[in-house]
Amino acid sequence: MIEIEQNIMAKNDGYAARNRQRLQGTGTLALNLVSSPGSGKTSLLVATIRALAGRLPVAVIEGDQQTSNDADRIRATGVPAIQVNTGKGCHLDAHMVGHAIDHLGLTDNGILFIENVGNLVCPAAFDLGEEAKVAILSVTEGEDKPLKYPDMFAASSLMILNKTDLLPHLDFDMAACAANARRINPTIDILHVSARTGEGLADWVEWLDNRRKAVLARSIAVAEAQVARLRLAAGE
Ligand SMILES: Nc1nc2c(ncn2[C@@H]2O[C@H](COP(=O)(O)OP(=O)(O)OP(=O)(O)O)[C@@H](O)[C@H]2O)c(=O)[nH]1
Ligand SMILES: [Mg+2]
Repeated sequence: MIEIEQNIMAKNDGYAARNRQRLQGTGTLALNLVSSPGSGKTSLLVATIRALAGRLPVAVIEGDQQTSNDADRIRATGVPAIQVNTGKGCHLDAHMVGHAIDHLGLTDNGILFIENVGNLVCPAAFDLGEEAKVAILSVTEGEDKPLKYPDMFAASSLMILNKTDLLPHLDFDMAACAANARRINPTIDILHVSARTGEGLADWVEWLDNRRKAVLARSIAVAEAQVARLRLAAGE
């Protein structure tokens, strides 16, 4: 069992490294959205695409066991999307994402959102070549989830608390949820949004802009290092 698992993870990591290289080559910010089913990943993506209003190229890879519902919802906004059905699989893997990128194509300096299969367990273990995992937790799920599913919150750079419009009807404790997440991952960023009302979306768009700038700065640094190496080789 251990040997098979090591083989699967090693293969996945190889594909993930290839994806990461391709994404870096086009200056693409790739984010892997992970959450339990129904936390609002697709709703947040639709609201985000509207908030970005064509300001930069966006593409979406949708992962679900069955149906093309989510890709259809994204395509209705005018943004290219491809649906990957994992069948009995409970997560996307880097090989699937590589094929999806082949079909989608990548536009320079844009954002690729990868909506993973809804569950808080399996997607934590699989690197897809993304820049960061973003965990979406809706306020109806309970503030204890970061403690119960620690791998997911440890692997994520950002936790988005979604459906804040429902807070008046709930006893969800935002501060306790943030403390639980930071017990697992002291450096995790936390944002509060409502995909329904648009509350907090500006902070999320700012977070995206900052991560995109970091990706571009890294691409420039890599290109400059290549030029420096070529100059050195040419004896300049
Ligand atoms: N009140 C409220 N409802 C929301 C919000 N975001 C999403 N929903 C609702 O939550 C339900 C699930 O939303 P989806 O966007 O399909 O969730 P998802 O995470 O993509 O679901 P899966 O892809 O099936 O895992 C839908 O009925 C949405 O209308 C929100 O901010 N507030
Ligand atoms: Mg969805």
